[in-house]
Amino acid sequence: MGNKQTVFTHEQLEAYQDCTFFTRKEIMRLYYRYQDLAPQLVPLDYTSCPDVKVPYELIGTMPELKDNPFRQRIAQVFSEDGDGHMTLDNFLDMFSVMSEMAPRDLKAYYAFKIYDFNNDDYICAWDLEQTVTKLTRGELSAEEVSLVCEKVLDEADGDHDGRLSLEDFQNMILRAPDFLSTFHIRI
Ligand SMILES: [Ca+2]
Ligand SMILES: [Ca+2]
Repeated sequence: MGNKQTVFTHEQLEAYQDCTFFTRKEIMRLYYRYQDLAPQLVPLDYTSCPDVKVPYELIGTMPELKDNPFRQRIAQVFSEDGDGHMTLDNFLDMFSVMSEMAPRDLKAYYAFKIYDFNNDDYICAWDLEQTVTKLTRGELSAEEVSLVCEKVLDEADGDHDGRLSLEDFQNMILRAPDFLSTFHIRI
């Protein structure tokens, strides 16, 4: 009887398995890590679906995220209200999409949202500059960043409107998989 978990109902665990790429065991492990981030906040019983969010300030300290230059954007994109504070569902979604099991198209969809800093559904020259600066961790000069951005836009902007749509971006990923390199984590 020792291994019977009482955190979730059977149905809740089934639903988490359906919505993520995780096994029951991995879901439990991630739940305990979430709980560990804020033990006073996160209850040990989720059967009544508590309305709890762990603040970004704690999420961002996790070893999987703390060195990722996009950590704040990642948390914002996966959080319900776009503020980076995460419910358990948000948290599991984030890890699921960033896991090795997630297909490239799904990662590309979220990477697009993460790189779309001003949330207007396009990656414009400005978004791209922020992205390249972060991807190269500040090692390029402003001129070099502009050059890279120009080249990317030149090659990937299929309909020549000066910005990347999701479709442009998905085509680009096929040739430049490095743009997904910060969205792989091991759990
Ligand atoms: Ca944008
Ligand atoms: Ca375009």
